[in-house]
Amino acid sequence: MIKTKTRMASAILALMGFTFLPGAAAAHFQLVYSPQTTLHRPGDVPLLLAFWHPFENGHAMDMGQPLEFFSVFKGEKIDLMGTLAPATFKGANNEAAAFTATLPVKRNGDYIVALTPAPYYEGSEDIYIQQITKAYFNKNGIPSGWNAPLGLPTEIVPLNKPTNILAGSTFTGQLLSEGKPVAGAEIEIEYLAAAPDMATLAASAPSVGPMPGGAVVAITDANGLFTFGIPKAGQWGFAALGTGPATEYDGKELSQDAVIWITAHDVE
Ligand SMILES: [Cu+2]
Repeated sequence: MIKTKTRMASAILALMGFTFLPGAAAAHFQLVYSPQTTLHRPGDVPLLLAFWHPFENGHAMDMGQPLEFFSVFKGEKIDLMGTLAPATFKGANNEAAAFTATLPVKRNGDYIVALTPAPYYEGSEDIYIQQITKAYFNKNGIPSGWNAPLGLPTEIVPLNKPTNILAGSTFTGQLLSEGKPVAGAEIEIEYLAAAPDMATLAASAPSVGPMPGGAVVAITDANGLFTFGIPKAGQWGFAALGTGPATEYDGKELSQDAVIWITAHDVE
C-alpha cells in the first residue's frame, strides 16, 4: 500500500538521509496458500498463512494469532482454528511469524477458506492493517457454491470459478462491504511470483519480476464489479483496501481489507 501521506513522509525522510522502510512499500497481501487448489483425492491439504509482498518477493510481516479461520463447504462452516500451528516464513530478505494449517477435504466440490487475521501494526504509516482473506479449493471439478458470499465484513465474491481460470481469459469479482456492493474502490492485483515451498516455508526464486509501473490496479464499477485479464497461469491475488466497516483499532486507524486468491491454468 502506498498512500499520499506515506509518499510525502518518505520523500521527507529521503531528504533527511533516511531510507524508506521496506514494509510499507508496494502491495502487501495476506496469503492463504497451498500449491494445489484443484484436488482429486480426499485428505488434509497443507496451508501456509503468511503476510507478505508476494509480487516483488519483498518484506514479510509478523502475523499475530488469527481471530477467525474456517472453511465453508456447501454452506456448512468448518472451524479450522484448531489446525493452526505457529511457523516461520522465510522471505527473500527476512523471516516473519506465520502459521501452518490444514484443510480437511472429503467430498467433491468447492471448499472456501476464510481467514480473519489479527490487525497488523504498520509502524511506518502508524496504522493497523487487517486483510480478511479468502482462498478456494475444488475437488474433482464439481461446483458446489464457489460464488456464494460468506458474510464477511468485507469480501470479494468471484464471478468466474476461482480454481479454474484460463490464462488469457478474464476474472470478474464483486466487492462487498457488509454485503453491499462497493463502487469506485481500488483493487490491487498481484501475481504469486515466488510461490512458497511447503516443506521449507521459504519463498522460491521469483518466476517473474514486479511490474515497472508499480501496483496493478482496477476500479470497481457502480455495482462493485471489476474485471481483470489474467495473463499468466498461477495464483493471483486481488485486494481492496479499507473497504471493511471497522476503521479503528486500539486507538489508531485500521485498514480493513478484502483479499481473494484465485488459480489460473494454461490451456494445454
Ligand atoms: Cu506493504
